Amino acid sequence: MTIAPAFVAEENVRLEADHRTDYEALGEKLSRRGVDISAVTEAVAGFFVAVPSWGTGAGGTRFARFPGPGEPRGIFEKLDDCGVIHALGRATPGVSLHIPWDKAEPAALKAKADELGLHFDAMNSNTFQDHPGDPRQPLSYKFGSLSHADPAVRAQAVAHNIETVEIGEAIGSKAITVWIGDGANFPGQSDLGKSFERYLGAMKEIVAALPADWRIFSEHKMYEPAFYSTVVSDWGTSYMTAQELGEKAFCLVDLGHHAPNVNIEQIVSRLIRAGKLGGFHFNDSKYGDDDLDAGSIDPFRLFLIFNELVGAGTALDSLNPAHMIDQSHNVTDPIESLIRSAGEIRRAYAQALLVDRKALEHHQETGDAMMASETLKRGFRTDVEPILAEARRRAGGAIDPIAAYRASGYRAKVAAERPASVASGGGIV
Ligand code: PSV
Ligand code: MN
Repeated sequence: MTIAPAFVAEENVRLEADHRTDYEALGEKLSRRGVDISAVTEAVAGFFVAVPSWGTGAGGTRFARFPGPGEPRGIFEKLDDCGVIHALGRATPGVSLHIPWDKAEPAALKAKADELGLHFDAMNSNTFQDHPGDPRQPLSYKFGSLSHADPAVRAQAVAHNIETVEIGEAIGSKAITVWIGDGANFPGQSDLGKSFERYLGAMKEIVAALPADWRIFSEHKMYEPAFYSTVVSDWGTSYMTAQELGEKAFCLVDLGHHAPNVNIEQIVSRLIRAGKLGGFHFNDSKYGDDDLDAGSIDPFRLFLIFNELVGAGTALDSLNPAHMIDQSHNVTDPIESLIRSAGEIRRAYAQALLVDRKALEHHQETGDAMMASETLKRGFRTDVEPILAEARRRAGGAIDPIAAYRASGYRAKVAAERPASVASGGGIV
């Protein structure tokens, strides 16, 4: 099931006159600043972010999970929901799959994605939980996976990653993101040096099996599930990993995987400088890996990250970072959250595009802290909603995608069709 373009167009009719007025007013305002609104709109319309298949079901915490009506029961229904997100928002043609949660016949996955106008972004392997019933993964990951002391567990985890790459290759993906939960809860539980060495050795085996045009992203995370030390805990470890693994290896920055107040935009800047920025898992947080909706807590931080990306200019061209969302939706309809998050990410991008880079550089180099800050803030303070709406409208999406989604009645319809919802891969993020 999907939402027909004719329905979206009809929904837009009601909003079109007001939207045009707002867009023209913003265009005039920006032209006084020497900015061409159509160039910004075009850039925004060409910016895409992938949605996580696992984000389409309700997430949960270790205390409870509250399923919503009509949750997708498997990957094909998750793809239907991703199709709706893209049909309305026109910002998310890519879907990131998680194996084995989303394991299915590759030809069928590809056919379904084609039918919905979607494609597959980076693949994700899962060696952070056991997979009872999977004959290829009989050993437990309780004490680690790629860094496990037992070579047999490491070999199993390596084989799982290679299988994930093979599935990805069959469906047109070009990258794998490796996140492991390996670590320790007690000082002394594991040897900090040896476990990292073992991880590197295992990652090298995965890299050796990568197709020529593939990239591998190492995703760091400070804590959880390990609470004393984590093997790939920070961007320094991730960078060492990417360096050691060579030209196919890059670092993935999940915004939630840092201590509170860490300067993530500076990490981004350093990784660009090193030529090792692989991509992002966008989300937002207040305390830790809260997996809240991108831009919902600290939109300024999101803007500052985009400020680094836009400011890097051509230094970023060859890196082509993968933009993905990684969120857990506990109290909202995941479709609405993902539509809005993609919009917030585009908003940060648009605001960063509005920063007068020449003026900023001048103020930075002449030591005018106030005007440098003002120049940056001017971009952030601009209400770019008409640009976002126009980018969606031109691509056949909705001027107000959440209103259109609600008017479509999609959730109620799928709730009737998907009675016994048992979402897989939404409960742990
Ligand atoms: C770990 O917290 C993480 O951010 C990794 O990206 C996982 O693949 C994802 O969440 C889903 O559990
Ligand atoms: Mn992540």
